[in-house]
Amino acid sequence: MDRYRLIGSTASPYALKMRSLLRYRRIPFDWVIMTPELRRATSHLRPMLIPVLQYPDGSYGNETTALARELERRHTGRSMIPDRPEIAFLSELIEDFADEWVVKPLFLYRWWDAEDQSYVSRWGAEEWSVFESGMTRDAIVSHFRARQVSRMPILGATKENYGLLAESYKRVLLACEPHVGIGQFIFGTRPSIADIALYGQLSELGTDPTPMRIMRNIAPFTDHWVRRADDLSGVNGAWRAREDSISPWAIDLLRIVGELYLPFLTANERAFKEGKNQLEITVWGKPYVLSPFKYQVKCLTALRSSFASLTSQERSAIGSVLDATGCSPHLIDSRHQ
Ligand SMILES: N[C@@H](CCC(=O)N[C@@H](CS)C(=O)NCC(=O)O)C(=O)O
Repeated sequence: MDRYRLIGSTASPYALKMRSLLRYRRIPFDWVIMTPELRRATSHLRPMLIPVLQYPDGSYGNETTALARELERRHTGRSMIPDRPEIAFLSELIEDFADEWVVKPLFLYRWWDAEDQSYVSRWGAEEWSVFESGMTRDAIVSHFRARQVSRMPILGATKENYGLLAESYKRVLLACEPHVGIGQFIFGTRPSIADIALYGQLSELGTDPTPMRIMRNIAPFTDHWVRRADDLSGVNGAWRAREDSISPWAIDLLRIVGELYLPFLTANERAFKEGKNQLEITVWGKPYVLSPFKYQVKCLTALRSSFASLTSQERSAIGSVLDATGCSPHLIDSRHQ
């Protein structure tokens, strides 16, 4: 086998992110849906997640952020990491926000209203392969629906948090809408890992009934941008030149990162370290309450270490943007302040 194999689901935002990456990078691959047999073949991976990438030597890997970095090491050309290290850092920040926060309103809308529940449970049940053969299709769908709905409180998809999650979705759409266009991306006329991480989440949000209606109402051009981002194999663009300032699109997204996402990560880290079983924040006048997650402590540590590895010149090139968007105070470990 000299091709990669991407094992995914069309209902998974991370699988779509990875598929768009492989297409843009022109890395030869085959796309297949996760079946019970493939679940068994990849059951040694922990945690078990969709998607899984099978390498040409037959081995498997998961976690799209790690897979994207590994593919950068293995293949040159058409990189999705901006060439200037400080811009690459901004791209990592927005990728992390898309992967770890934008999935929250996606999950909430998927399992909130009966209309979305029925749509996504049929779709997801068919492609998730979490149940063995022998069950009827209806039984599989209702089990999948019950499984996902039971996870809502753990993942913070609660009545208390609804307002902030819905507001954050709206703000992401409004941050994109004035800037999207054919061949327009966050850091230039070529896509970065941040663009496709955002695409993965927005593609699912633009398909499920309730968030699809919101997107088409308030951000119709973002809807088209998302559809095109599925296959960017023909895009031949460039990163913004050094003398151009950081794009207004990046700044509009970083404002959400600075006001919402980084304060959330910092509160999560504090709650986790203090052994609290709940973290609470209020953003834009709306509360958010949840159990802390260890994985998201790692996300903050990784972002801080990427920031720390920039030279002082690189850091000062993005200093005013990080200050103006409220990101700066969260990027330095308080133990070193
Ligand atoms: N950080 C991971 C997230 C992947 C992920 O959470 N995948 C979801 C599907 S979208 C999953 O497989 N969840 C476990 C399950 O539903 O059994 C990545 O980037 O690959």
